[in-house]
Amino acid sequence: MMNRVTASEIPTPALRSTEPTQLATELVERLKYRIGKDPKVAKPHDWLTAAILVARDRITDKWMDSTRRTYAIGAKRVYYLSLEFLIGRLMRDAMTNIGLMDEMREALASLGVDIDVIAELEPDAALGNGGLGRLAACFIESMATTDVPAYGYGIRYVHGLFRQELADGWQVELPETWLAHGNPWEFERRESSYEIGFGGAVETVDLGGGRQRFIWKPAERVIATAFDTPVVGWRARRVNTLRLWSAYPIDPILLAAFNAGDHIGALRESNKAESLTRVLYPADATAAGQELRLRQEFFFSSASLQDILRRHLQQYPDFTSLPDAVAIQLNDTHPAVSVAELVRLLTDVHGIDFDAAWDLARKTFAYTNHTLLPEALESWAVPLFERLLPRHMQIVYAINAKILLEARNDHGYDDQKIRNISLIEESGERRVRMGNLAFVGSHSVNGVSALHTELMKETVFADLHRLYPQRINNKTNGITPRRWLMQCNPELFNLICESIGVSFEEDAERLKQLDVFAGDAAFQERFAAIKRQNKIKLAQLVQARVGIRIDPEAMFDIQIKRIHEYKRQLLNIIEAVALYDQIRSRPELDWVPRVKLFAGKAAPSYHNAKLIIKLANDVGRVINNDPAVRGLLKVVFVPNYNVSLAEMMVPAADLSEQISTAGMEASGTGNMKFALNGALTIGTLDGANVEMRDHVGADNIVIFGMTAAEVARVRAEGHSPRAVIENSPELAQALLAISSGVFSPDDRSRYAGLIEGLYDHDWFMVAADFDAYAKAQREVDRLWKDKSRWETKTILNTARMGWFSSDRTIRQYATEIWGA
Ligand code: NBG
Repeated sequence: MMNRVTASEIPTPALRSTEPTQLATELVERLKYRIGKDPKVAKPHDWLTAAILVARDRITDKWMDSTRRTYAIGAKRVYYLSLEFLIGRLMRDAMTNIGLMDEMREALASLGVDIDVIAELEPDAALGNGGLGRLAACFIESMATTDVPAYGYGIRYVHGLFRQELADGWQVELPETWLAHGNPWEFERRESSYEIGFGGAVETVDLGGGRQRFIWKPAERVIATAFDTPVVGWRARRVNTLRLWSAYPIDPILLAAFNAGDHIGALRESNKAESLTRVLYPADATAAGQELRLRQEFFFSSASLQDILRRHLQQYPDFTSLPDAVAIQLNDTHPAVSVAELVRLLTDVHGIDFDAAWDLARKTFAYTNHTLLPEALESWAVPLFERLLPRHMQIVYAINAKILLEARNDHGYDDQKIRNISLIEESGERRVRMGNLAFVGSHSVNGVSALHTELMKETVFADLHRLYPQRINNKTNGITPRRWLMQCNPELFNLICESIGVSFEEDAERLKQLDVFAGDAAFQERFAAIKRQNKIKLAQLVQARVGIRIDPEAMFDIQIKRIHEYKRQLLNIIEAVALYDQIRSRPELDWVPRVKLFAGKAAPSYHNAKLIIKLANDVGRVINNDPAVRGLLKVVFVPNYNVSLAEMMVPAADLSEQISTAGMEASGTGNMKFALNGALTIGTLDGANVEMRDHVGADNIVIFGMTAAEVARVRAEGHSPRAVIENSPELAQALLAISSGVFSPDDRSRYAGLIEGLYDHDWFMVAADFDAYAKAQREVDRLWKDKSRWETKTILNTARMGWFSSDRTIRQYATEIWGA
């Protein structure tokens, strides 16, 4: 073991001055010597790069300080393995956290550059699909904030999530090119490179005495090289590392082939290697299911584990201390192959025997489950898995034998239960179940909201839970209040500081002090004025992006998230159609003006999701242009939803739509962002909505619809959606309008199939919940008309959402799972 010193003995680097004049000097220096540009001819992009480099240098000082401190005190390191990090832009985030924002604004202004203009040029790092990837991004920021020594490990995709455009209301996917202008945040680490193998065969060496050693001889090999991005926490308390792997060929060019005139063939290996980390799979809550995906999963798992073991041996003599020094969190099943890979590295490479290696693995790993949807539970056909990872296949069988024997002998598991917990799915084609592998290979398995965790115990993992009753635990998701309040809503942030001081920056639960202002008329007015300003900005964006004029005085009713049937954008659209009918047939009533805004991407192969996008656009075109509506209702689909767009839409919402079929949304995190920014939620008792109701109070959230238990019962007993629809004239009329082509005169049968599905099976309970939803919406209208009551409720939402800070979530992971 190395000599240990205490953290206070380590010198902190002298802080660089943050005087705007000093910053301006540095900006010009970076421009000249790092970018090679004269300030006179520098383009906005050059200024952006220079500004990032100036900030990065300051962060780097802190970064090295953090790394040295972790090393010196022998602190436990946390490794967060995630195939997705949906980061968005970084400049504002980093500069706010190191407290440089105002000074940098001034420095740039003195050089004639507007920081808001260059900030808009920074591309979103969209290395994720949705909630799962964005959660990983909030977590790495919160780990730095709460001073947990941590590394995020993932893949440096050249192309992140596709860019969405609309062509006549249909989604079109275009490649996203976030690296087009380079990435000034990252450091390439050629020295941190590892070989990753695929395929080939396993050799067995007999060591005598019944002992054997296995040597995997892969047929293909690629190099994984690290790219590091510093992750800075609030007030730069700690700077952690996000290490993303990029694939390179072992031989950049096959010269013999090239010299023989085969110019394309000479690059084949190189192209193959690089294609490994080229694109992010655009699957959200569905399994991607292709060989390249399994290759990506193994590639980043193996590189990360080799890196972790190397770092461990630098500091400790052997691996007996691994679980004390290292905690590895598996973000969903995407890195689950790590369980087998760690056992392989410890046994085959480092000579530890299998039982000891298995014990170390289990104590080191923890696994987070993010969905119960059967189509999202990853599994790989045995022949594919075996061909690509022959040694890992052996290890999976060895683990399975151990677990199943224990279940049968010590716990009396019968055949059915054995089938349920097996790592190999036996019905039909044999498949490796990654969820079960992650479960048995971890000492902790957590869900992401209280309800989701309970359902995990009752459904997918019921028999594994009975076998290991201590293993499943809950860690309700959270969001970072830096990005999702301070930066996206600076005016609200300032108002809060003025009213209750700044101590809530350290502990978001202190937002509770706002409670006393909820009924204060002057405070309400200021709170509402900020919302109005945010709505005006969003209205300008909508006008510029889709050419639709929306009135900031109307209620902004927003549903933004991936398009998925279980999230029920369709329910929202059908309700818009029903409302449209009512507004026209009862023009004398006092209708509340509403704008229903939608944004979100559909997986390119998800037919119904793409059809729902088209429907939102078709319905919008008709309603928005019908004079009989008198502007009382608008339906707008804003294209290319991403983190930056969310930062505009969240602070501008009056009403947040969180209306998934109960039991299907594991947690949700958009729900938290809206409520924190003072939107009222209309939602089902699903995911974290349940806990949000407990925190904000049942009076300050509008809950409707079936519970998870009711959905389960109705599905088991079978229900008759046709009868439900026939009993609901509003619903029947809206469905008829859609299915008969009122909104699709160019193709009258476009939606016939989609709507027919509701009559026949209604798996997502759209028909079943419609009346309750419509009624809840009219209740929202009533609340809206009483301005002061509405404001009280929105203020109480902001005041009571502090618990949903990801700092709280991370503290729970740190104490209850990682022991860090
Ligand atoms: C998603 C869930 C969300 C949840 C996020 C983050 C997957 C597989 N799961 O409800 O659908 O908020 O994970 O936990 O993307």
